[in-house]
Order: sequence, then structure tokens, then C-alpha cells
Amino acid sequence: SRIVKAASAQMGPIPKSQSRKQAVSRLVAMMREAKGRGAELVVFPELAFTTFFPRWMIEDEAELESYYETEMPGPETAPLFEESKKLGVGFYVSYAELVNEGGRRRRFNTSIIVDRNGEIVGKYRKVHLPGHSEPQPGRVHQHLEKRYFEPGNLGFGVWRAFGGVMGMCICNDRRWPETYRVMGLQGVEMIMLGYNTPFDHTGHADIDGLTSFHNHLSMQAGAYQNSTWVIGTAKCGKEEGSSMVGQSVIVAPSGEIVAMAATLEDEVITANCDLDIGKRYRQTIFDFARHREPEAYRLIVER
Ligand code: CDT
Repeated sequence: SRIVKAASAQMGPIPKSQSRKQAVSRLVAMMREAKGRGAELVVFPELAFTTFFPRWMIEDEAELESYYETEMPGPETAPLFEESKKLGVGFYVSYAELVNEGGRRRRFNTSIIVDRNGEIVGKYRKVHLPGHSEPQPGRVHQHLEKRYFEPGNLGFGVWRAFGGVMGMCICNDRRWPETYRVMGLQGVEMIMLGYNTPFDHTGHADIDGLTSFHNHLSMQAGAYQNSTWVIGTAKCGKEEGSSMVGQSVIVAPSGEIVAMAATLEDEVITANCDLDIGKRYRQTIFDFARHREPEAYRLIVER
């Protein structure tokens, strides 16, 4: 067996008034708790340093840019990296990224994997951006990710770390089978992801009423069909009037949930994740080399 002692560190709401420094100290406290329980890797939520700002139409550029990171680590996020190195605990975290690339300012919803020495080993930019680019009339909370980010341009990579093959994605990506399959084809053994999922995310009561079910359905299916562990971490609870789903989970390659958060607050859950469980699935029912029929899938990559 190849055990990765992993934690999901769920966050309760981050109010608009909460500083990055305060958010980072919450993350550091949970990293310490995870370490105390033997974890070597902690998965934090999507956009974990600030409130979920895409819920507002923000016209003031300076205000909008205040939510983005221009360097990672930066002065306010550095304590998380220092703690990581000190404790020997790696992590996944997501943040809004502002960069000069190709001669222009670009904004992405980004995540990184940091190893046990506090060094960044992998970077991902969210591919599936939900919501709208213009405010929608009649919505209590907007969801303007399409306005504030451009689709990720790094694809779905995997990285050798923590004794296995690690992958990542962000929130809405978890609902798309292609996300998991592209990493599955690269032999991924553990996928880390963070999410912010408001209970009113579609505006249709019949769909929104199934928010918790669809949250787990997506991650459990992705794990099973690709023989991989999935660790999904929420930012949840009532944030600035928007209620968001919790139930952060650690899902085994069997598709079974082996740990789940019980609150809508800052909460650490842990599991000993044996990467060799995935191997068993990959060598039998999901032996891609023997059983896949790519010729029949061509439509998948058509526009
Ligand atoms: N953050 C994020 O991607 N949330 C979406 C819900 C919003 S859809 C308008 C999700 O898929 O959970």
C-alpha cells in the first residue's frame, strides 16, 4: 500500500470585511490541526483568501483588483507557505490570479499544489467558468465568473508529488466528466479541488434543491470512473447573505465517501488514502488500454 495521509480543510464564510491576513490565519490554524492528526497534505477551498466576490457586479477596477493575487506567495499569503515548510505539510489552495502575460493583463481562477517544503510544484487555471459575464436581472446573487476570469490556458496537468500522481481542478470543473478523464488518461491517483457552491446557483428550484446530491454525485462518479481519490473542499455556510453547500468529502477510487464534514464552519476531516486502491480498479474494470474505444468518442473533442 501507498498511504497518503490527507486532510480536507473546509472553511465557513469569509465576510467581505475579513482581511487576507485573517483568512490566512484560519488556514494556518487548520493546517496545524491537520498536522496534529498526522496529515501530510491539506486541501483548502476555492478562492480561499477572500470572500466569493463574483457574487457582485464590481465596477470599480481598484476594488475588483483588490481580490486578486499578483504574486504567490505574496506578503499576506507567505505565512501559509512558511507554516507548510515548518510543519512539513503540503497543500492545495485556489485564488484569483492577476498576471501580465502575452503583453496584457489577464485574470484567472487558479489553484496550486505546494509540496512539504513549502514549494509550488503545480499550477492549474480553472477551465469551466460558470455563471455569466453580465449581471442577470432578478438574481439575488450574481455569479460573474465569466466576467472576472478567462478560461484556464494550462489544460489539466498531473504532477508527481506525495508519492503519487496528483491532479487538480476547481469547483465547476468537478461536474464535467472530461475534467477527470483527461487526468485519468495521465494516470492520476488523487484529484484535489475546492468549491464555492451557492444553493441558488441555477435559479431553478428543482435543480437547486438537489445541490448537495449533485455535489457528491459528480465527485463520486469522477473518482470511480477514473480509479482515483478525490478530495473536495467547500467554502460554505452563509457568506454575505449567500448560502453555500458544505459536506466536504474525501472520496475513494471505489466512489465511496470515506470522510465528510459535518458542519458549515471551519472543519478539518482526514483519511489515510491508499493510492494502491486505485491501481486495483485501473487494472481490472477500468483498464483503459484494454477496454477504452477512443474511435467511438470522437464527438467529444468537436466544437
Ligand atoms: N464556484 C463555482 O464554480 N460554483 C458553481 C456554481 C455556480 S453556477 C452559477 C459550481 O458548479 O458549483
